[in-house]
Amino acid sequence: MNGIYRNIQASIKNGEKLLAVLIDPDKFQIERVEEFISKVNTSVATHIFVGGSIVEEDITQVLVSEIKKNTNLPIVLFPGDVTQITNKADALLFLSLISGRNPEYLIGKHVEAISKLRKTNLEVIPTGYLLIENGKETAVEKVTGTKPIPRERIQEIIDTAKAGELLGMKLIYLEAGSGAKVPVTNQIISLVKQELEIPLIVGGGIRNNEQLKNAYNSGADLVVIGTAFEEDELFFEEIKKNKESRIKMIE
Ligand code: 1GP
Repeated sequence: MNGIYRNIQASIKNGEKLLAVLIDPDKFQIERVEEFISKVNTSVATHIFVGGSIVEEDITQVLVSEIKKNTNLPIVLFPGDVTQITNKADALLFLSLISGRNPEYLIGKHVEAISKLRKTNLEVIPTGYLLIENGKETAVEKVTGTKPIPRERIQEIIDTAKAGELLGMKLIYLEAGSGAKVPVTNQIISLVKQELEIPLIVGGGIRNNEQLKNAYNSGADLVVIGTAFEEDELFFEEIKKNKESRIKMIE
């Protein structure tokens, strides 16, 4: 599958909102793939993201192969580490943790990844990744040894996102952290969006349709949801694919 970034741009141009279901290989049992992905397929989800902060080596590859057998949706790697890169997926968010100041997550891991990437056909999408404080410590914070940007430092968040764009990143991802108590605020989303020419991803702590709509209405182009699906697959019922729900989602 090619042109995933181009398709994201085209959807935005057509006024469509995108939704990625995030599967963390560390928390997901491979036996559940068929049933889980059939629900993803009948929902309004447009992408499947795969990745996590702490994942045992090699399990991502097996999981992605299994997911691929069950869906035509694009599978995008959202890796916490180089070990999660696999050719079985379609694209890779080449994440640079620009909210932090740990050189490993700004450039170190990227250099390490190149010998692996040379052997793949993955579409590589440079992504500026910003961790925003949400009231509790997140896995990203622990693993990367970086601090999130406090949610009240709005200008710093905006300037960081803009700096990412000017450095040539193709996407900006505002992350509250998996299982965040509260998602990134509408105000932050909307002010960051106003500054950017590139698509905006928002994720972390979005658990219901109302929060999803709020994120879209504030300016998120693509929303990522993981925990809400892991904890309650009934959430898929709320976002079933039909004309009405798609319209409702983007109202
Ligand atoms: C985490 O943004 C994603 O990296 C999704 O977060 O698991 O809270 O939906 P949740």
